[in-house]
Amino acid sequence: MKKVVTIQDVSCFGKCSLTVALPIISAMGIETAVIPTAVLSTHTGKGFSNYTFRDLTEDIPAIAEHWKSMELKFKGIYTGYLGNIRQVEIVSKFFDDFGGDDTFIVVDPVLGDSGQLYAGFTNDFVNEMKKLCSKADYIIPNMTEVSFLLGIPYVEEYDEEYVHNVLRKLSELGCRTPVLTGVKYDKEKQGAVAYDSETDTFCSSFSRNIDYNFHGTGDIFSSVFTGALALGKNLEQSLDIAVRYTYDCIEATVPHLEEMWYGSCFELCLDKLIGYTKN
Ligand code: PXL
Repeated sequence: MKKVVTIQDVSCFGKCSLTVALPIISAMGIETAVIPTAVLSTHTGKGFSNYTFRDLTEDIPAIAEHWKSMELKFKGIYTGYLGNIRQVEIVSKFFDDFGGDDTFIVVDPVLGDSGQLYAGFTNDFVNEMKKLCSKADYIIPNMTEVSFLLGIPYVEEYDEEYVHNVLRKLSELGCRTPVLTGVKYDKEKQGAVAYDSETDTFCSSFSRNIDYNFHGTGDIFSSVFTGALALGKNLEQSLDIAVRYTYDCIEATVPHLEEMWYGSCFELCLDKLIGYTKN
């Protein structure tokens, strides 16, 4: 079976990171190995406070060593929320050990949302994340993360030229294909734009905009994108599937607004995702 390994936290309640990536990538027919980086009682985003945080940083090298002794190989490595600088350094070493020509690397540089860093993140952490991005084939930031990665102001209004410039600058961090999520040129549509720096081409995918900001949609997007790449879909197809399914999840959550801080109701449309992988 094609195998992907995803490295991120377990937020025990509040759907994001591993509790999203594992079911989604598995539903796409890809074996999904996991390295949990921390166990939190909830995610750290809006709606939750006083959460617990058990740091599993020191478990990661031991897991990697064991896997090296088994000569495990992965089609893809996908990282999401990482809790501290040391974790990012260890993950960077994991890329050295398990990366290679036959393994793509996706880094979702989870840093923040709505112009703000998530709780506990500092400028030093952002700098370390920048270094990790330089080792990735694909990075998947939102506009907030772009502003921190590039040290530019966070903007909510922009045009295509701005987005293309930003994507070119992101590729200068060293990553071949940056993918910007949550792109809205107007109120009607929302989607993602990618830049393949090797061929100097852009591609994008949009769906109807539903004006709610649900927690964890970035993790849904990145998980589907990773699963689609692992299935052998090209950049444009992977972007399309990720945009369509993320839209489906947002649409499915609107009737359950009381749950919006817990994450999207992605479970209700996994059947659609499985359909998208077959085309
Ligand atoms: O969805 C990103 C994410 C993942 N993991 C944790 C988080 C967040 C965002 O707030 O707090 C623990």
